[in-house]
Amino acid sequence: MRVYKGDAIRNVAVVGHGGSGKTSLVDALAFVAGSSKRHGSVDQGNSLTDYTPDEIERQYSINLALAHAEWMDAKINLIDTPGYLDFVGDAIAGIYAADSALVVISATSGVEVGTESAWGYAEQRGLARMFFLSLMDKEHADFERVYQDIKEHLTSKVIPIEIPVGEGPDFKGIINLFSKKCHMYKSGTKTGEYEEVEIPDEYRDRFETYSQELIETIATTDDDLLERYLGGEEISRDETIAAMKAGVASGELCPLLVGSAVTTYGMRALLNKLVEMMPRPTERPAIMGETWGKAEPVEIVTSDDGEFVAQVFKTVSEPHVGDVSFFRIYSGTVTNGMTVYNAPREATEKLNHVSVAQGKDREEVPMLHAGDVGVVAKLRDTHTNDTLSTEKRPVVLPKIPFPEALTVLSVQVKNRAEEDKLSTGLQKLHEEDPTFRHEFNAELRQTLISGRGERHLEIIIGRLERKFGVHAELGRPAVAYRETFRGKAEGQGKHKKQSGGRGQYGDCWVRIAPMPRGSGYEFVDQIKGGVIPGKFVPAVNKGIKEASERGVVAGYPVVDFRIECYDGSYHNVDSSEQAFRMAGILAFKKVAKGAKPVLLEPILQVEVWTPEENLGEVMGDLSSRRGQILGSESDGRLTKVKAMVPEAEMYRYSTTLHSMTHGRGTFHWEFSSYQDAPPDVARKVGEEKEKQLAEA
Ligand SMILES: Nc1nc2c(ncn2[C@@H]2O[C@H](COP(=O)(O)OP(=O)(O)OP(=O)(O)O)[C@@H](O)[C@H]2O)c(=O)[nH]1
Ligand SMILES: [Mg+2]
Repeated sequence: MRVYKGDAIRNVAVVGHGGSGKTSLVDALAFVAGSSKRHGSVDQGNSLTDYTPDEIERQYSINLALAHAEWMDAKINLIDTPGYLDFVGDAIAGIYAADSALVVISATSGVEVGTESAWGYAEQRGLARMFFLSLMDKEHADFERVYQDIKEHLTSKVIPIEIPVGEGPDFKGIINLFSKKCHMYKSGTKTGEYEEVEIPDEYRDRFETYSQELIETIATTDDDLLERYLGGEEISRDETIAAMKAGVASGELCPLLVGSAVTTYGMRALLNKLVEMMPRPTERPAIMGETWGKAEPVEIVTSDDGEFVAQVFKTVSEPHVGDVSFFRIYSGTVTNGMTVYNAPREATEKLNHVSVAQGKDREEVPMLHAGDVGVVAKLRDTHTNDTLSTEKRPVVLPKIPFPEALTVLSVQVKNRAEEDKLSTGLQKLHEEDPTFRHEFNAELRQTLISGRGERHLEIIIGRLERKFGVHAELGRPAVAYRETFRGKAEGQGKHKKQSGGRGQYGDCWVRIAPMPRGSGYEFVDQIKGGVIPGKFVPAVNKGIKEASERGVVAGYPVVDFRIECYDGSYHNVDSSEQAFRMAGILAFKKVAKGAKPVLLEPILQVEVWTPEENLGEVMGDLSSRRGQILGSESDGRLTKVKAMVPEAEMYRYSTTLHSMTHGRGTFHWEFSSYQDAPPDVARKVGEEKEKQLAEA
């Protein structure tokens, strides 16, 4: 494998909606370029970049993966990303590691949720963007319709630089608007061989229309060109290409190309354009990092001359190998065996076997230049999102903004003996995938895992089994209910036992009063004249606290109340701490029932974004979850609904929202407050708790 300098590298994130053909495209590009030996297929489970068992089984991408195509003396690093929104973390990581994005859109489906999402992230990151209309050979492919769809729903900056000859099963050629030539493909060739011919007569008019649009659009990006164009001057091909390139780099123009990964039609033209028009890493604006420890901003320019700076954007753990880290070099070079520094973790790391990846295959290289993307195994202390630099100039780069978790589920091991391995496994999986989180909740006595959606968490459970031998299953997360009082009450708790020898005697009178939310528990000693000796009063408190932990309504801890202990009596011989503790427990149990106890349930503040057409259904569903709608507002594309919803009712919400809105809806939630649960809910929760206790 040749080593390429930054000028000869293109880092392209291949992004788009699930099933739009990204993985197939990456495979075809690497194959047609001759950089991959076999033309693989997602459907046959042998594609270049969907190589993990999870992906082969499901036939869609879950992880970002690397491939490359060597073409026209350049190396195009192709970062294949998953389209399903559960795995959007990897799409974002791919976009962060790249200098440009190839947005793949199915010629049969047009702009979809995943297209919008990927487009938004690529735009935010300031990447140059190009569109590829895939699946041109598929029944119902419609170039014109999808082009208009992009213009209307995504961006007015899209501009076709090619048009197809034939569509669907008739798709047989591509007209290049710059060269004014037509490539007619020879059917059945493996790498999309073609004959260059004149534009067919029946395509003349279309060609003229699109050519004119292309020239006009390009001219509007450059004042000088526009003036000459309007003055009737002919603009040369070289000039238009140069202006196009500048427009792509600045994000003002987004060329649209077409083709089919399956038949490999259009692959050569696409490779050409990726090399010609996408920016080189060395042409990208400098990024701002921070000097470690001093928090001073430092400009990182992609150049071999600078000190080494790289960022790990993906970690996968592989059987027999361990952790494999994908990194992007932002400055300096790396040689095999070089020692680098992870400043925040104060760790030096040796980069052994520096490699480039072609799908699952890795090839060792002697060095990599600034701007390239590489792979290294067995880093000891470095995880996804860490910056690697040198001790001479320790820096950190801004973190990749991985999205928050939306779905929480509980996880139980099927076999108790695997309990210990569970948290180690989950921790490793979190290091691989920062959008996945886990914690052991001591109060609920449950391990909770959270991620982007249920599909995401199911895959995590699969990995846990395959990689760490832990057999686990997902379940409903328990809810941390509380109880409190709405009224006042008072009464006695008396513990008296006479059994043979020394007896037990404790007696106290207490008053219960509610307190405001969040004030906790307060015990007030109002004993006068030593009717309960001072040394026994804390025992009363202890007993009450103990009993209040076990609840009154449904078995959950009671909060926000005050106890006044105002009277009692004792026995010279039989009284003890133990007896007064019992008296406290009895007093609480007896008095609490009269103080209007209620169950409190956690309420979440939820924001849901939905397309207007699903608004009614989304609101209806929130109401059926006992949600209280606070209002809604529209941003033109989506409507945001704000609501307060009991946490217990949000179980598996992501799946429901996904199906109601055909994947277009998103949501966000945070804990808001505890509120009184309606009596029927309290009763059910109580019965459930009783059942649990009985089982335990
Ligand atoms: N006819 C035809 N089918 C294609 C083409 N490209 C991809 N497909 C099929 O479309 C399906 C999805 O293709 P993928 O390459 O997995 O799509 P993807 O964009 O990587 O999907 P995700 O990984 O889920 O985001 C597969 O069944 C492919 O065989 C094409 O050019 N023509
Ligand atoms: Mg894929």
